Amino acid sequence: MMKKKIILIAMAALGAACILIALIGIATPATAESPRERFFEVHAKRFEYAPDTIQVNQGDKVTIRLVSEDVSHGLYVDGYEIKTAAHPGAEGTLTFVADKTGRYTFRCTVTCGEFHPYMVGYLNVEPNSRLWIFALLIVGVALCSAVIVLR
Ligand SMILES: [Cu+2]
Repeated sequence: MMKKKIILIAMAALGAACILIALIGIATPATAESPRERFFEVHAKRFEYAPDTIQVNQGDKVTIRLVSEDVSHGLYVDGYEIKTAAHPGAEGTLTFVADKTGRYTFRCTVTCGEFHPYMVGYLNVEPNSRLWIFALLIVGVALCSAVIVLR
């Protein structure tokens, strides 16, 4: 009987904590996890990109400016099927919404020399963790409520 009461109090406390955390989360203004505009300047030269890895969050509006430091180069993002090209003195620009999570390879589309096939970089699109935290909190609150009501 005593044990049941302790479990009940623990569940109620857990439920209250879940609700409190959810309220704090809702009240908190947009953070770095919210979709936002991201800008990257990628410098291309035989046979590399700098930076060669672009890290964004799901939902971000991403703009990549491609600048060539020697000959003509391209940038094609696998999975997103989008591309741009840069020529000496003429930049290329690419804007898209990173709506798919995962690691995508981007590669040069202009044959620029012997190691052209190895000219690659990576686009990492992280899932929107804030969304998942909220989803988990809602499930937590629902479970706590169910336990309290159904005991
Ligand atoms: Cu190339």
